[in-house]
Amino acid sequence: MTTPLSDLEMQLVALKQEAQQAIATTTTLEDLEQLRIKYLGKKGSLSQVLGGMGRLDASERPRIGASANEVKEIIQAELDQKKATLQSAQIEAKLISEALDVTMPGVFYPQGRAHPLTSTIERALDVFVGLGYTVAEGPEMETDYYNFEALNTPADHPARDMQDTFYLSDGNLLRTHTSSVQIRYMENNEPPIRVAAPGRVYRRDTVDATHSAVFHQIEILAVDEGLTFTDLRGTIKIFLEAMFGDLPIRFRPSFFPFTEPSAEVDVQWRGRWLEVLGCGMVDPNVLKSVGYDPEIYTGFAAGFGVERFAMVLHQMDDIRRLYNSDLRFLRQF
Ligand code: 2NL
Repeated sequence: MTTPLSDLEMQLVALKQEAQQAIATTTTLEDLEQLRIKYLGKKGSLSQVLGGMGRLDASERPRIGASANEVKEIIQAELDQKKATLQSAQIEAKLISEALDVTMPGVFYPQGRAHPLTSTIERALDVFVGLGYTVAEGPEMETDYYNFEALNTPADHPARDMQDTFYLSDGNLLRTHTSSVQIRYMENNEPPIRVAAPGRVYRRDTVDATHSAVFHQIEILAVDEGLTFTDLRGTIKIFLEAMFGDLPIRFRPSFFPFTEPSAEVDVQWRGRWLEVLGCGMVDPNVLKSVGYDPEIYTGFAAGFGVERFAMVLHQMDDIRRLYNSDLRFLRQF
């Protein structure tokens, strides 16, 4: 014969069923945790039922206590199982939502390339770096001193005219050549020096097929004891050979304020003599202005326009193509 269930036991059975039902229908881990607190927490339903044990007969306590424990273990077990189920469902959902379709077509990145001016500058600098030169850069806005005065260029020289140079309202100017970079380099370094100065330069020219107010130049400069015109000639020969191939070259006498003697150099390119650069032995006045003793040191220098080199090497007819950023043109290089 079974003893009829006491009031407390009925409550325990009801509690167990209610909890099982609630756990079975829960769909999130957060809700599940709320259920754990609700049924098994310190102030939860089970604790409240057990609170009534104090009123029981001492003889009934072990039995009711045991069945309360059983209910607790059953609820805990179901909570644990449901937790495991929900967690694996969560991982599953995450795996599905983060799945990568490796068969999808890739993103197309069009290939870039160096601008013909950039590649011409790099080719030229490579040659000089190979000969032991250091690449130096400097400001595009200059003082009259670094652009003209230190370069033995007298006040009445046409280059200093408002017609030929961009002067700024503060008295500075936009450099007309990168010689200014070399003056700064000499001020900060003792001979022997070998320096190549690439960069943007400015002249007040009217823009046409062969002229631009902003263009690029590379200048080179070597100062040492005992340098002669022969060293200059050999350097230029090696450089032009690297750029154009083994073609005839010729030196013509010329004039620059900062070199003496001075020369212009032509390359025989496709049957015609093309002027490609200017050069000369550094004028002793230029050496003096940077504190080098011209009785001890001599130097040579050369300068050329990058646009002109790029145009000759790639058979371009209009300098403006180099600045238009027209991809149909640039893609050809
Ligand atoms: C040209 C060719 C040239 C130089 C640049 C130079 C620089 C220093 C000292 C002496 Cl710091 N010379 N540069 C020399 C000869 C020619 O450029 O056609 N220029 C107008």
